[in-house]
This record gives sequence, C-alpha cells and structure tokens, in this order.
Amino acid sequence: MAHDFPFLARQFRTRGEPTDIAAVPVGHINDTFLVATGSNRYVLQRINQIVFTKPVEVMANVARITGHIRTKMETAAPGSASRQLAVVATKDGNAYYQDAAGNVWRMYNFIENAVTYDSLQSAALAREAARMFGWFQSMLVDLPGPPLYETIPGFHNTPRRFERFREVVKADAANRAKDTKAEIEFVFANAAICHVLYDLVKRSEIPVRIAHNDAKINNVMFDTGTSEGVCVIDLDTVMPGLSVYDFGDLVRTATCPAAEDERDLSKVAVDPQLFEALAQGFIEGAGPFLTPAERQHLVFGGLLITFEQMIRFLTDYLAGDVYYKVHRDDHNLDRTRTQMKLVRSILGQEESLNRLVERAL
Ligand code: GN1
Ligand code: MG
Repeated sequence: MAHDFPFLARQFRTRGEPTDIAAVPVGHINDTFLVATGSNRYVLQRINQIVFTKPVEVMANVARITGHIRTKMETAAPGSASRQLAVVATKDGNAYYQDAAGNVWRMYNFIENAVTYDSLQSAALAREAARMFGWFQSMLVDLPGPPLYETIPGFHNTPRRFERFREVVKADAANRAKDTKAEIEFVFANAAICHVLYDLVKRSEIPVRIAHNDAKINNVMFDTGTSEGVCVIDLDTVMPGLSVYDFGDLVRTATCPAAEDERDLSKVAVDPQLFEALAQGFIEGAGPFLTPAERQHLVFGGLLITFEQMIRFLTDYLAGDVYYKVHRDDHNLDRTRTQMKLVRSILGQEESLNRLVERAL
C-alpha cells in the first residue's frame, strides 16, 4: 500500500517543512520512518492496528507518560528534558493523524547523538540499560490520574498465552507441528513457569505498577559520546505490569551477545557477568521502591519473560506467521530456538544468578 509521505509529514507541527522521508527497518510491529526538515529530524510511525486495536488509547497513554516524564525532568535535570520522547502534535493539535484509509500515524522528536543496540557485550552498557529501565519505572510511580489503558489486554498473562499455544498446536493451521516436536514438548514440560507470577498477583503478594512491558535492550538509547543512558523509547506497551517483567526482558535481550534470531545456538547463553551488571543497574534505578517479593523474583522474571517469548514466537510460527514481521523462511522458528536455549541457560544457572542478585542488593 503506497502512502503519501510528504502529505502525512505535513500534518504535524514540525519545525520547518519536511524535505526527506526514509523508512527505518526496526521493530517487529509498527512501521517507522525518519523525517527531516532541514534543521530538525523526527520519527513518523504507523501504528500496527492488528496488534494495537485501540490506537487512540495507546496515544492517550503515550501523551500522559511523555508529558509526565518531561515535566519531572525539567526540574530534576533540565538539560536532559529535551532528550526525552515527546509527541509532536498534528496541526489540529491532536496526538495522532488518521488518514483516509484509517491508518493511525504519530510523530516523535528524533533523539540526536544517541544510539540503540540490538545486543550487548559490554557490562557497563548492560548496567546502564538496566538502570535506565529502573529509572523509567521510578519516574512513573507518581503518575497522577486513572490507571493507564491496557493497550494489549493480557499482554503478559502467561497462563492465557499458554492456553492459546495449546489451541494453536491442536489446530496446526500451517501444518508445522511435525517440524517442531522438540520445541512443543519443551513448552509443555515447563508449563508450570507460566503460573508463578500470575498467582502472586492474584494473591496480591507482588505489586502491579506501571511497567514498560517491552524492555528489550534496543528500547533504551545511549549517548554516542558518553555512553550514558538518555531515554527509554517504544512506549506503546507502557501500562500496568510487574517491575520484574522489565528486568526479565533485559535478561532475555542483554545478557547474551547473540541476536534474537541467531541460527548458531552455540552462541546463545546467558553470560553471568552481563547478568550481574544488569542486576546492579536495575537495583540502582529501581531498588529504592522494590518490595522483597520483587527482589526475590528478578531472576524468575528473566525466566518467565524468555519462556513467554518462546511461546509467543512458536505460537506465531505454528499459526503461519501472522503476528511478527518475518524476513526469511522459518524466522519465527529460529527465534523460538534462541529463546528455548536461553530458558535452558537460565534454568541451568538459576541458583548462581540468584546469588548474584543477592550480592547486588
Ligand atoms: C515486539 O516491535 P518490538 O521489536 O519492539 C513485541 C514484544 C516482543 C518483541 C520480541 C507489541 O517488540 O512484545 O517482546 O517484539 N511487541 C509487541 O523481540 O508485541
Ligand atoms: Mg522496539
């Protein structure tokens, strides 16, 4: 589908007229474009409405979150406030533009002199990334007003994800179950992982707060000069969640230098040094408000989120690649296998990783 990008870019209150627009091939969900106006750059995104069925609620959340963080930063660290994400309004003053075909577009400021990484090898960066996600949660503990919308209902409801997995295996719509027997068996054998945090929430033994819920390593930006964390991005799933989900997503994406879709599984394992740096950084950022139950479940958060991600990739593979963007044959299967390997790696080191958390505390 061809979009009229010059027209779309002109709907927003940019400084200067848009001159260049280029696609940026990032993310598994939304479509992202870079808009330049000569003096300034912006990020234009089309929200994936199959995934986010209520984009208006997404943008209502995003406007509240970015506004709150900016306001706090203006007092706490004025120099950094302008390097936080901000929604660029449309010329009509809205947080998004809906085109004639119903697509929902939004624009952010582009954060200059900052980079993201898809994976890490540096303990210093791992520590800084985790500190940033802890900081991000801490910024939102006092968000005023009603709870944020649940932009994807049941996003980390792992028991429900498991039930859906079970149905998809049964239906086997793409006739792929025969090629993934080992992976399917692994999910069934480890199904008990799915219920642990869910049950703690039900018994009110672990607090539901505002979490990022997609705390992948590539959703934090670092300054190109100092390597310090600048801001947290990709805010569509910021909503009620558990603190340890975010730590868990960092364990999943920042403790192993291999890519999420690496085919050589010998490269896929949790590196305890990177893990220790993560634990230190997260405790530095979020430590002041973490409850004992949250502290005790940091490693488990890594296990849960990685296992959930394995289930999600395998579910999508079995369903015929309907959710995640895929760029090659069996892409979701390759992703499934890296996650499975990581789950094994966490299970194999659970005790020693827990000791590293205790040491960091
Ligand atoms: C998706 O688009 P991206 O890469 O930031 C997904 C996450 C997954 C991740 C796996 C809304 O995030 O939940 O963990 O892929 N986002 C959504 O890499 O489903
Ligand atoms: Mg992202």
